[in-house]
Order: sequence, then C-alpha cells, then structure tokens
Amino acid sequence: MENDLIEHAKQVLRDNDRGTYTVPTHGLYPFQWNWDSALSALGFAHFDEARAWTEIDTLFENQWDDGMVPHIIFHQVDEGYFPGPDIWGTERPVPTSGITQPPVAGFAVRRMYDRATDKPLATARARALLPLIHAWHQWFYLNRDPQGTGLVAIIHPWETGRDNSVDWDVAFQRVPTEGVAPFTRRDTTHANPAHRPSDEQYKRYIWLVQKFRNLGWDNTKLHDASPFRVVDPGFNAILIRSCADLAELADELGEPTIAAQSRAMAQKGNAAMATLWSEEYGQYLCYDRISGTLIESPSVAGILAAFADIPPDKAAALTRRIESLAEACNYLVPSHDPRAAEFEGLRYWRGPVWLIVNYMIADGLKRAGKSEMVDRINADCVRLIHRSGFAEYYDPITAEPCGGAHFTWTAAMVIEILSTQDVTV
Ligand code: 9WN
Repeated sequence: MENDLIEHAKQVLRDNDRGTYTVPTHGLYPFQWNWDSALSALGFAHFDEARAWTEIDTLFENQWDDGMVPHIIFHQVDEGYFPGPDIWGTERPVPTSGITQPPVAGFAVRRMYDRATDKPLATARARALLPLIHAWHQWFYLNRDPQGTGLVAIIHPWETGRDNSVDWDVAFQRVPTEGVAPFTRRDTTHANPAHRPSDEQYKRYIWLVQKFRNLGWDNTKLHDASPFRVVDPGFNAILIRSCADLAELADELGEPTIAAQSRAMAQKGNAAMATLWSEEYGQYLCYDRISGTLIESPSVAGILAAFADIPPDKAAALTRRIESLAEACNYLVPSHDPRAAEFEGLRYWRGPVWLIVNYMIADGLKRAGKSEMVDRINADCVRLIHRSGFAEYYDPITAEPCGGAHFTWTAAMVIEILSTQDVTV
C-alpha cells in the first residue's frame, strides 16, 4: 500500500516536470517557484538523482547579481497566472519576480549530498552550488537585516510563502491600496475562492510590487522603503538551518571560508531567535519591525522555528504546544490555532495543514529527540494523503483537500517521508 502511494507520488512529480524544473501544479502555478523546487528536489532524489540536482541548478541559474534567488522564475509565457512578468518588470533575461522565498536550498542540497548514491555527481553539483547558496545567505543578512540584529525581515507576505497568514493582518494595514492599477486575478479561476486570499489582500500584495518596481528592484533600498517589514521565526529558522547545513557541507568539500562564515551567521541567528520567544504563547512569535512589537498571533511560524537548533527547553515547549493543538483538530499541524477567532480551516495559510511545513517541523523535532511527536506528525501526513490525495493543503479538522490538486511538493514529501521513516497509520 505504501509502495502504491510512492508510485503515485512519483507520477505527480513526473507530470509536473517541465524538463529542467517542475511546476507546483498544472494550471494554478505554471512556473518555477523557489522553495517548492528545493523541497521537490528531495522527492526526485529518491528515484532520479541527476534530475534532482538539475532542479536546484535551474533555480540558481536565475540568481540575481546581488545574490538574491527570486521566488518565481517565469520560464515560459502563461496568461493563467497573475501577477505575471509584465507586472513585476524585473527585466531579467529569463523573467523573474523581484522578491525571494524561504531559503531551504542549503538544507536540501546538504541532504541530497549526504544521501547521494552517485557521489562523483553529488560532489560536482554541490561544489558548484555551494558559493551560490552562500551568496544568497549573505544577501539576506546584508539586505534584510541592515541593523545587524541577526534576524532578517521579509518585505512582502509572498516571501514567507505563508501569503495570507493571520500574522500579517495588523502590519498589512499599513500597506495602502490607493494607486493600484486595476487587475484580474487568475488564481480564483483555478481554485475555490473560499480557499484563497481576499481581493483586499491582493490589492496590498500588488501595491508592494508596484512600490518595489518603482525603486528599480534595488535591494539596498527596499527594506527601509517597505511599509511592511516583519521578522518571521519560521523563515529565520530555515535560513539559520540552511547556513548551519551549508557550513557542514563546506567542511566536507574543503571550503573553510564558506564554512566559517556560514557557521557565524547561523550562530548569530540562533542567539537572536530568543528575542522572538513568548512564554505566554509557549511558542515563537513574529515581530513587527516597524511598530517594534511582537505579533500576538499563534501561527505555525513559531512552531516551524523547531527546524533550527533551538534550545532543548524550547523544543520541549513546542512539543507541548503541538500536543495542545492536537486537542483542537484531527490532523497536525494546523497553520493557525483552531481555537483562535481568526482561524479558517479552508483558507490557505489561516488554518490548513501543509505537508512541507509538517516535514520541516518533524525534522527539527527529530533532531531534538521528540520521536513520539515526529511519528504522530508523519502519521497525520500519510492519513491525509490516503483520505484526500495529493492536495496543496488540507482542512485540519475535516481533511478536506484545498487549493490546487496533483501538487508537486506534497508528493515529494510523501516520497521523502515514506522512504526514510517508519510510519504507522
Ligand atoms: C505566491 C507555489 C506557491 C508557494 C507558496 C504559496 C503559493 C503563490 C500564490 O504558492 O503562493 O507565491 O500565487 O498564491 O503560498 O508558499 O510557494 O506553490
């Protein structure tokens, strides 16, 4: 039965494969997305290592000169997605968006290298990627942490990959809607509008794009110019973990300077994470860099922090926090606390479960020795697939499949989980 599931998942990856990159799903997302690709490569690596490396290579072929790796690469023309290249106006040889996404590539590449059966191939590919990934990490701390706090801010909700999280509700009010050119959304023609962000949120998303475009996509200006600057503990944990993993990889590949610089970034980030801890919520919280306050919103971002090397007492507290969430839903881990007033079980990042997030939380908790919770999270992932297929995300109470179907990174996570762990459903 689990073999059937793996075969089905591989088929999803093959169907969404465009040769040198994969689309997240046909129709709704017809281009290459940054963190989707890095996590999907982990799935490919179980049956086609060369193809997995190519996925990451294609992503980094589109890295900007300043080091940023964009969140979307528009490899071909497709009118089915909004906002397309004309709205972004980044004027790249292959058009891209102008913002970034969670930097999981460092983590993924180290994992692919460690597990590789074709070591010469892995060594060659990892060696070539190492300085590129490192440049991206340095870009983050330089451009998104200009005060040197050790934590980076995101300047657009799309950068976190958690587009319409409750976390942004208050800070997002500072983003105006006046002056936004009229537009037609395309996402709601592919997916149920009740599962997607609101029109109001879309206007603010586009206002920010217009603002940054008017500044020529100059990253030395964007952070300070943005009316939206939020420090996300999950995002920072991914960056910290990728820096730490890159340090290990650099040691292996004989690159001591990259190793030392990566380790220093990870250590500084890890220390700064303490400032985001909330004793009251028993988890980490986002921080609004403009108002200078923690954002009192019990979202999964503060639990995803487990992906970095957090102190044992915090890992234990996060495990208790997930246990408490389990009392309010049937499938872990909801993207927002079901007991909070703002929770919406079907609406994107305001409640649904996402397998990629589950995978990273479980990976962090495994390192912290929380194996019982890891088993529970993995089992919930597999139960969701059995019940509702390879959806983009799921209602944590009813398991209703939401968003797009036949989803690449969901399938990749199934291959990864079932191939590497014992899961009892
Ligand atoms: C905007 C592709 C992406 C994911 C994000 C998810 C969603 C895009 C959108 O889809 O965002 O980047 O148009 O809704 O929120 O995490 O990378 O799967």
